[in-house]
Amino acid sequence: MIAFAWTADRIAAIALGAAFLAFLYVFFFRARRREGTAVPAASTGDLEEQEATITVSGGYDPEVVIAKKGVPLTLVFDRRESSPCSDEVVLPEFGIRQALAAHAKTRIRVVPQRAGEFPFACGMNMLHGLLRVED
Ligand SMILES: [Cu+2]
Repeated sequence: MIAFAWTADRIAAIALGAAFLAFLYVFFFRARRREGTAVPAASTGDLEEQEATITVSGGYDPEVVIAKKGVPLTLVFDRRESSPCSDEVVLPEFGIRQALAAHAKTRIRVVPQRAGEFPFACGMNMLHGLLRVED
């Protein structure tokens, strides 16, 4: 058996490989998270109601919705496809499983009672989004 030695070129090669993996992770997973902040609902113009539109097309855009705690929030799911994958959305924090009609907007109103990060997903748990509730 040949003894393994930590030569400078081997260390460099490993470091380069690790850096490349880190780059791939950031590029494909982190950088793809699009964020959007809920805005006051047009009907009131103040923060008695807040609203965020999420485009559903092969995923959720934005993937992260930022909203204020204690203010009723309407999530408008604008579904622009008929793929069976996205025909339901599940918000476990709010006990909601809601069908989304194809090529239509579905409004889901929730009242975020506590700050935190609350995932939502399609009915098969393949598409993922996140509701971030801030104080
Ligand atoms: Cu799915």
